[in-house]
Amino acid sequence: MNRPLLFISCLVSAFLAEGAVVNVPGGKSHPVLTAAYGELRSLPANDTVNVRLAKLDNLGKEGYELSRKGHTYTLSAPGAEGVLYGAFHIARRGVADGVTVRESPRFRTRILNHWDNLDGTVERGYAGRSLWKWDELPGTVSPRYKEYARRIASAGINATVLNNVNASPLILSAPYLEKVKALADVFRPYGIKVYLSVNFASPMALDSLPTADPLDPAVRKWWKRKADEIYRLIPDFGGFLVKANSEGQPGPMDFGRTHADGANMLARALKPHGGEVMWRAFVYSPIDADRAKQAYMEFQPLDGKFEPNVTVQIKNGPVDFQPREPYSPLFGAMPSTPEMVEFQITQEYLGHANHLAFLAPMWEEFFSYVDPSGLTAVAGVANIGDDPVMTGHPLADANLWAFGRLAWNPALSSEEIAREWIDNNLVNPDTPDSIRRDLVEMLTDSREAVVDYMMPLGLHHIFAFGHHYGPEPWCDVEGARPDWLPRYYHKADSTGLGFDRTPSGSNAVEQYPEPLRSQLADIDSCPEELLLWFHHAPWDKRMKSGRTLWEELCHRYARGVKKTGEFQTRWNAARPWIDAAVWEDVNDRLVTQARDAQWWKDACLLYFSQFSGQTVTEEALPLMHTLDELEKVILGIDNYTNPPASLLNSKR
Ligand code: BDP
Repeated sequence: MNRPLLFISCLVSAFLAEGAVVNVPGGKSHPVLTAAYGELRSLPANDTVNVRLAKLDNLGKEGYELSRKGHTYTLSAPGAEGVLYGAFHIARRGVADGVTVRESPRFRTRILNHWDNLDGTVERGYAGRSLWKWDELPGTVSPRYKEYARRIASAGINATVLNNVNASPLILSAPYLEKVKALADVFRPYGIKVYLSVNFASPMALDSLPTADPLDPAVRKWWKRKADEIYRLIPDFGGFLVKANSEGQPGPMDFGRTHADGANMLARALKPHGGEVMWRAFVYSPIDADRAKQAYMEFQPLDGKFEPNVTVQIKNGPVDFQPREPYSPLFGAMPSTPEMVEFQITQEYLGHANHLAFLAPMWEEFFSYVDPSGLTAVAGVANIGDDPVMTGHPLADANLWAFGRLAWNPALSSEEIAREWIDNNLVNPDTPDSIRRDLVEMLTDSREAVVDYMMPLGLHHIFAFGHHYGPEPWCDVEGARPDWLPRYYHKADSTGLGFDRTPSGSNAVEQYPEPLRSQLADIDSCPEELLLWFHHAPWDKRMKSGRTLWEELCHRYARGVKKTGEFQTRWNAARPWIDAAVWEDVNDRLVTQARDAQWWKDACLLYFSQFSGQTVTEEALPLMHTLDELEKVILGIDNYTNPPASLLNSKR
């Protein structure tokens, strides 16, 4: 299929033949400057760009000042990276005539986390196989690596973790490090640092050490040597990302040590080289405590015990990347420890690459609770694969863009980001404003629509087992951990629905600071979109709309389904202004999304009606399925990205 290259690449290719006049200062040669000048030269021929390298007050090495008079730009920056980001700013036509903008990123590190395995698969990836062709590297360096680097750099991203947090120890073996070096060499001119996920038991797996105990001198020495080996190959290597003692991964607790002991050992090995450790707080064990409380319980007491070059990486919510979660209470609870947030760009829980779910509103919501100044970095689990569009769903490219833009400036609004992406990547220049507005609204409404038809009012994790695509609130798997089953989360019974996390229940609310704690704990002041996260609410509870809880639930599911119909209408109206292949591709996915929304609505309302004792309201009709039929749907791990319609007939 002939799809346009997204982000700035489409602008660049359109004008490659001619090229702008670029006046650059003499003397300096730097790979990032070379790349930046290349970007500038590929601007239209009637543009002139005057570049100045100069120290500017309050602008770090990635910052820049940019002004425009007609077709003449003046771009000043203290460092090469600033020139590169300024070049991308010009390419996206982001500065008005006569205006001077000063930009610098809010977060030092803006990092993608690839969950790519060495066998070419991608955990929770829906855009083909891994972009990294490990078998071919380092001999063959695919041109797509450079395409990737330009693309993410144009969104402001400056770091990347190449491999899955469920890490194979092999990534640290000498042959793989050569492959990693080849990628780092391609990314360097775009200001992108490479990091690796490491398996905590690597010394045992790779070199048969009898232990991986972080206090064991031989283990410490092993990591020190490994760090030295890496930095010999990749002098600007970023550091390690670690998932330890979580979902079966090894970690310091296997040896009676703490997360801090483990992280500090790695931090000391990296420190002489300027590297850092990102240590994940995504932990939960099958203990009695509410899963939503566990990361806080395990990590908060370790505050102040980490080396300065350790950052604790915390998922935005306390459970796991659900369509809506409250923010994780660990944010702000470790004042003496650097903290960073981990968002998930890949749509593990929001319809994979089949559903439109523009995630900027979700991340904007997070920043409305969590002060960015308390964070040192932002990570996003990548939605990238070797698919021709790289992100599977062509509109999911907007999520990659939004991640980079918000990591640069968390004060940007979802609307601004959506508009920027649509104008630069989706529609042709003659597109009427009304169409552009409709498309912006379609994007900015889409996440809430997904919440509505999947898990409104604070419901969470009622997915089918394992693949996290379709609904299965009834799911029961013999022998499965209770906290992997939907009933653990929705707790539907004849009295009501939702998880009581107030003092009369698990008391997870106590982990939040006042006055938020009291607001959340009170069923009447808790924001309705989080009601069933924090409360087991009675079916007849009166909601702000005047509806009962049951009626409101029906209303929200119906609203979500209705929205997916509206998306199709808007997409139809925009057809003349969009590349035909992109239009067709998205159209097919919107059809699937609408069908899935109906599936979710029918499944959840029919299932919960057994507990509410009430029938589905008029507004949420028609029902296209019966519960009996839906309970027989099995989505296999191999076909979970396929439309489930074909599966509706399959029997258990
Ligand atoms: C969950 C995913 C699982 C990841 C895990 C993690 O289902 O595949 O390995 O998170 O973040 O969301 O470590």
